[in-house]
Amino acid sequence: MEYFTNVPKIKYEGKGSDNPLAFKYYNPDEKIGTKTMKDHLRFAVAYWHTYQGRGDDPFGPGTAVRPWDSISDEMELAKAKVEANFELCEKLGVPFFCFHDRDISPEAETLKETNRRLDVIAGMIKDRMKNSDVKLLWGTTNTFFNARFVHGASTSCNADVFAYAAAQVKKAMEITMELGGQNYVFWGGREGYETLLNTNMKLELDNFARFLKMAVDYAREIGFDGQFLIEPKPKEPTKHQYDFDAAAVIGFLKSYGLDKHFKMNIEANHATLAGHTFQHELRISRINGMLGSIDANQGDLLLGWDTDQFPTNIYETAMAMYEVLKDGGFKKGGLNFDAKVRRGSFEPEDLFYSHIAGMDAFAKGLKIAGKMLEDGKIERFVEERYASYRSGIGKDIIEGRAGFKELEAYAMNTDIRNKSGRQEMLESILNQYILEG
Ligand code: XLS
Ligand code: CA
Ligand code: CA
Repeated sequence: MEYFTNVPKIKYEGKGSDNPLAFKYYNPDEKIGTKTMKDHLRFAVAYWHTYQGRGDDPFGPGTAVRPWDSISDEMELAKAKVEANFELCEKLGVPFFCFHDRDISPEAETLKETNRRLDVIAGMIKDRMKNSDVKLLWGTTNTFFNARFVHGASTSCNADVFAYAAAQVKKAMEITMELGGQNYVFWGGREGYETLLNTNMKLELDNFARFLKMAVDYAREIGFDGQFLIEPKPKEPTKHQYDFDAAAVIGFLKSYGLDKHFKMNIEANHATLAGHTFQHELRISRINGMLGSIDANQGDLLLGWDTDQFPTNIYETAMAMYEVLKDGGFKKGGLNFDAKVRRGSFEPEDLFYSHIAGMDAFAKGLKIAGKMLEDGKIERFVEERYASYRSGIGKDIIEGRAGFKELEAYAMNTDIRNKSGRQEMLESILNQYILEG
């Protein structure tokens, strides 16, 4: 059955096209360096926003009109969404999708029945994959929606909830593996706190680490070789989320000896909520060898909450792709559109316009970043800025030949001269790449 009957297969028509259902910049087979755009960008559709999102907000119910709205049976609805997912991904030419366990299949009265339902839907997805190029980028669990997770999952004060969350991750990991998922994501959900008056922070953090260790052990036991990813976020739903930002997560993983098992899944909107730029979070991850994957979206700086908008800001996509290219490109990760159409964009076609906008913005960002690196102007400037560390006292500092005494002796006889950082000059070079690239 076809769900999006008004939408044809989306093609690349190039800059001159005024067809809103066509790509202007995303040309999947075009080569940037040695790889095609498709292989560089590794786009994914997020199941939760695309098929579960209804556009509700605290002031009113959902407004979305969807082709599956007349289906009332929960399992039939879940099956329809599997079909719709493959149709949407295939029409857009998006090679991957991502899901939470509860997005693909509805929860039942008992965990046993919930798992049975998951098996039915996962089986259907697996069958459908046989006649499709669409693959699973990552799976995850939803351990935040149900009331049992009121105090968190692995950081709950209630050990029974810890156990339940473990059972849920175990099953979701098995399904992710069964479907060939290339990564498995841990996003904190309600792992955080509202007030320290009722919180044993040390025990919660120790338990969180214990939980991750159990996940690593179980993955090894079943032979799951996907990449484990942690997705930082500073707040929402709790006031203070433990996985605050990339630096906090990396520090946490290192202090519990877990860092070699995990990489980061960086979301643009979470970066700005933490008071950082998207590029900052990617850079921290990259220089620690832990840049895994990206949740591609953008927030609204005037609002300050997790608006999960489709990414359309070319400066942001360019600088994000600059970090990805500097990292040697994605390995198992990709660009997952963790983004939802606005409440006013309620028609099924909006699901296509929004993905096209995001894909074009990242394709253009990739081209700009590719050009920046090919020219090397910015890189050479940075290289030159730190030239003082390549000879003389700088080299001695780097190579461990100078301590405080030697530096004091040197400083006594030095006349310091600084050079301009040339920020505005560099910003105008970047604009040239954006406007002319
Ligand atoms: C919520 C997160 C979530 C994760 C997956 O803010 O972005 O959707 O990406 O659990
Ligand atoms: Ca996300
Ligand atoms: Ca988000």
